[in-house]
Amino acid sequence: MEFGDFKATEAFNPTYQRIKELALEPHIVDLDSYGFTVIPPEKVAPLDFLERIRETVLRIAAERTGIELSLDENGSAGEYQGQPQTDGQFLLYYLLMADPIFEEWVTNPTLATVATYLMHGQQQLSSLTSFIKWKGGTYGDNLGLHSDSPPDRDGRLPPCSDVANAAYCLTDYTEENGAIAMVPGSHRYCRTPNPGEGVKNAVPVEAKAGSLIAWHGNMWHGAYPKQTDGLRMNVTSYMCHKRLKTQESYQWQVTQEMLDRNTPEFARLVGADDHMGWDEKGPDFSRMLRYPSPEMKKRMAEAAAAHAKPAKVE
Ligand SMILES: O=C(O)CCC(=O)C(=O)O
Ligand SMILES: [Fe+2]
Repeated sequence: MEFGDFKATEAFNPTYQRIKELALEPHIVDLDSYGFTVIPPEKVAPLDFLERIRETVLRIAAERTGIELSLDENGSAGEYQGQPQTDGQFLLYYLLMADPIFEEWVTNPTLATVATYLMHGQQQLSSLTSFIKWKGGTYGDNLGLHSDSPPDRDGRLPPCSDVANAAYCLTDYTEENGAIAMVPGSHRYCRTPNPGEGVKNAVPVEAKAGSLIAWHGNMWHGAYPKQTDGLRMNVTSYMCHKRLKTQESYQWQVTQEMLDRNTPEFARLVGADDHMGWDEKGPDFSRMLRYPSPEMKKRMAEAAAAHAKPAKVE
């Protein structure tokens, strides 16, 4: 029998096809089984894209810190006031608004397919940041283990992925140079770790520059201390369900120019179809209709057809 075209799973079928076209099947098995995966550079983006985005992040870092950073030297936050202020690390925020190359990144087919799979197509971009680390960067003795999904007041998490995260590695990740730490299978615990819990079972996620490390929002993760000289850099693409608040503000900030040069998928990713958060003018429901998903288009066509039927004469 043929898989991939079931009537009952119409909305999911294109994602299934995409997973196969991009040869992502083993990574989907990793994600389901262990909660994380490492997708090698050749399945993510061409080398010249990696070089361009790394240069762009370094340029933005220089603009914000006032310091020219170099990959094989240790860094400094300089005059950059980004929070939190910790030794050996800073985060560059709001990258989507800083250069059009990040629009290219958030619409990358591999990233989009993995996020769509994990989030059942309901993702929006919550934040796009770069973690920049150098020697001494550490989350302390406990690797800073945490889950990215927002827990309830008792620290419990839903079994489905409310959040998905992915680090595009701009430099090699090894245990010595401060790789992400993951506790395999912890996406199934459906709760956040207690202080110190999980450290013994954590593994370093080693990956070549250009790899994409993706994980389920429930995963217990942190990072190993950075012991080597030089920078460890990434672009962290954090997605959340459309019903959640985003970390960074895109919905009312993305420009029409950004929307016009991108696909409807991009518009939905940045909440351009979301009317919530209105002012004295009230909700603008037309936002929903401007960038409809294929499922929404189908529902609208069905509703229009039902409406057009002649009224039944009793
Ligand atoms: O790479 C790190 O330092 C940890 C990253 C992390 O916790 C995250 O991106 O959610
Ligand atoms: Fe995290």
